[in-house]
Amino acid sequence: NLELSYADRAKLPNVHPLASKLLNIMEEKQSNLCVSADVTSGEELLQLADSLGPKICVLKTHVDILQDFKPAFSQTLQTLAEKHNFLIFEDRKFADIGNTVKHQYEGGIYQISSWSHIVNAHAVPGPGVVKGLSAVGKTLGRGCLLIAQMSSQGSLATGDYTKAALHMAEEQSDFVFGFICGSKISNRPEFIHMTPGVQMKAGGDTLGQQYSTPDEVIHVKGSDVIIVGRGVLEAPDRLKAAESYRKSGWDAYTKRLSQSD
Ligand code: UP6
Repeated sequence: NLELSYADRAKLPNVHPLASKLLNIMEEKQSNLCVSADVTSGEELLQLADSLGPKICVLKTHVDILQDFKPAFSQTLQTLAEKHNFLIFEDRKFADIGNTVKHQYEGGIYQISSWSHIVNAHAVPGPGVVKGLSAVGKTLGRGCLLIAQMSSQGSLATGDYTKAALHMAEEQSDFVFGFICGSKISNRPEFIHMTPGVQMKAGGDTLGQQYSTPDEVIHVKGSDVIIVGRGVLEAPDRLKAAESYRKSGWDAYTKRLSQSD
């Protein structure tokens, strides 16, 4: 079956505006790399965003691991996102009833909805979690990824659970534009698949993380975006490492395109 390019998918009539924006960024920067900036200092995170910005389509954050969060942090991060043309993805993994996630998304110290283009949610509470998030984020032009699979060993998000998450996304595609998953799970080209657990060498860590290579994820499993944390963060030269993940991810994508007919 014919494989559409990221640019073609950006133009589909039913594509979510944020997905369209992301696909255009990917095409323009030749990058399907999302760096997971899992550092504990706000200063270091901003420095990472500025130096790696040109290499990435998305910067993923865990704002609740920062030791020194201040509202000014999210303002600077937004400025850097505009400067380097990437989207911000706060990996909050919302997993409560709609009314609670509404508050968690909009309020508290972090006010995530005010600065993060993308958030994600577990499917376990049922469709209400998306309804709650959507009530806050939709008018702001935000979008959500549903966690349909996880990279960790022994994950319960498999089989029928994954299918239920897919169905939930289809039912609320005005706010959900894709998935966190290990491989392509939807044939709708409007949906974006983003995959964590990526390093240059397959393997894992001591706490259950499992790694696949960029080629395996993009070319073999058919996902769209690689999410890389320690593969970049623990490299001796982070910028060099980001460039090599960008290139591996992009090469895997062009190989996939050239092999479809
Ligand atoms: N993440 C996973 N697996 C999932 C979902 N999310 O690893 O199924 C997130 C982690 C971390 C990043 O919370 O921020 O992706 C992976 O980091 P790493 O590349 O350093 O392992």
